[in-house]
Amino acid sequence: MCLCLGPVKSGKTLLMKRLQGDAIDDATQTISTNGLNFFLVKNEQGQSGIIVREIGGNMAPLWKHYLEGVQKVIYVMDASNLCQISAVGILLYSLLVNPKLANASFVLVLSKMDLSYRQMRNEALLVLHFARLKRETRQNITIIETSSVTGQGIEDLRKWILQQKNKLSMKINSKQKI
Ligand SMILES: Nc1nc2c(ncn2[C@@H]2O[C@H](COP(=O)(O)OP(=O)(O)O)[C@@H](O)[C@H]2O)c(=O)[nH]1
Ligand SMILES: [Mg+2]
Repeated sequence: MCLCLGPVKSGKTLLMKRLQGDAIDDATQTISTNGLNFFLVKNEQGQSGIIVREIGGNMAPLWKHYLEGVQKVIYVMDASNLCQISAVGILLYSLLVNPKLANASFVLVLSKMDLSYRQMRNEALLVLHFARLKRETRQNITIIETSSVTGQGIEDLRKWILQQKNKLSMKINSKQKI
């Protein structure tokens, strides 16, 4: 199970639409997600896919009820909006310390890079104490910079979503069954 979380208007829905292959143009509007959205993210050949569940930012107090069996978390923050950074940090920390996500992989998506600039992105990571966070949390956290407008980072994120975690342990498990 893969979850897509992040504060309100951080760009989750547009990112998911882009990954799902929906045509995005100037007329594409997203409406604020109050509940749950499901998206099917397929590989480049379109043969297999993974369902990603987006949970709206205004449901953050309820996120904790959706963490059972989650292996991957896509955490989206708007790199062009530093006003949201404290909300970003609090919500991210609350996920990282949740025992249900102790073995999950995280990707921190810096979204709207078309509106952001280098210094702002670095500033955001500093404010989040990201270097320390990466050292001190047991989960693996990858950073991917994206723009749903230019397409930047979308294929990297697709790869991350579809890549199989713990290939080795899956092999060992299948041998054990035999
Ligand atoms: N310029 C730009 N705008 C974006 C991008 N991603 C989302 N937006 C806009 O940001 C607003 C919120 O996006 P949405 O996907 O609904 O955010 P959500 O609440 O996290 O699902 C919308 O007006 C989007 O058109 C992006 O990569 N670049
Ligand atoms: Mg949304």
